[in-house]
Amino acid sequence: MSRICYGCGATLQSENKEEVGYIPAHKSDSSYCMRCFRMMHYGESNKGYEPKTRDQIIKRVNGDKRFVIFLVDFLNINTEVINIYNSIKRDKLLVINKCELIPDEVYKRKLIDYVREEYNVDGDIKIKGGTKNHGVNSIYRYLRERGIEETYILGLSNSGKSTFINDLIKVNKSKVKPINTNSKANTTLDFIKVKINEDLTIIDSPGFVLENNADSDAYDQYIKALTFNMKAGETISLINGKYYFMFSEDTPINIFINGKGKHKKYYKEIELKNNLNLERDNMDIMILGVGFLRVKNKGIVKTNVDTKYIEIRNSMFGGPHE
Ligand SMILES: Nc1nc2c(ncn2[C@@H]2O[C@H](COP(=O)(O)OP(=O)(O)OP(=O)(O)O)[C@@H](O)[C@H]2O)c(=O)[nH]1
Ligand SMILES: [Mg+2]
Repeated sequence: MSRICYGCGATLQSENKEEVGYIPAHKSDSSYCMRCFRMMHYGESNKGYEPKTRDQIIKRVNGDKRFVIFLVDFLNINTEVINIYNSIKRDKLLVINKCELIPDEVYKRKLIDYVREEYNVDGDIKIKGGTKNHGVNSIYRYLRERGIEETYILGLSNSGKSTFINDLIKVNKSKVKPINTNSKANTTLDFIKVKINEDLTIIDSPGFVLENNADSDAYDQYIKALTFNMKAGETISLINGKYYFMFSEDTPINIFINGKGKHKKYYKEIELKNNLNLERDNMDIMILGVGFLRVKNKGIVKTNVDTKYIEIRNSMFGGPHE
């Protein structure tokens, strides 16, 4: 019978070094493929293998009776992710993850209500944050109270699915081995069934990938939540000049962006070809896959970012000015 790699779920094989699941023949009793072993022990970066397609994942889960936990990084809640969530036709729980990265000064008490209203989610929603078990126990209790013994965990790549399973392993002092996790996309390559204890089994899954992702490498777990007061005609440059936004009106902005690099204000107008029309006060400009800017005052915003990577919505957080 073929075995799977415990780190990424790929079927183990010793024939082709370039293919997923490769394990040298003399190491064939190991639990991890060479890629996972190197990622876990030597911090080698993730080699980009093709993940399972969205349809493959959804078909498998919808064709099954099991419960689904759907994880979403708070920086990456957008229409496409919610569409994927909506296409899951099983009993499910939406978990907003990485919430400990939301700065303390931000008013976040209403995050669940916000997601309900802005994205029309009517199922259960929970908040989780941090790899130090914050929220993990509460989700475990939620599953136990409902008698859920087996659940899938789904979400975008890098939303923290495998980390969550490893946290459950730790909290429950399970004897099972940890799964591979990594700050780059597409770490888990196939489904992995993990028996946490007699009461709970979780099935990890390969992450979905956004169709429009401004930067698939923007996952540094490093959030700059800075506030700038912009004057009409001024430009903000984000992440060392990767993204530019110029504002037609005076407005405070709050930046929630994942990625290392400096944000800088320019006093001179810069030629930017794409126009965004913020029709109301308190809107977020999302850079898909990267994060968002909250803009307090309505107006026209010019940017160099291709509009296919932009989504505009009501602001998730009121911001520290409130
Ligand atoms: N700050 C923070 N980082 C987290 C949290 N959960 C996971 N991470 C980090 O997010 C990154 C991705 O975690 P993974 O668990 O590998 O994500 P995944 O959803 O399994 O990703 P794929 O296997 O690629 O689909 C890692 O760098 C984790 O350390 C969290 O609650 N807070
Ligand atoms: Mg994973």
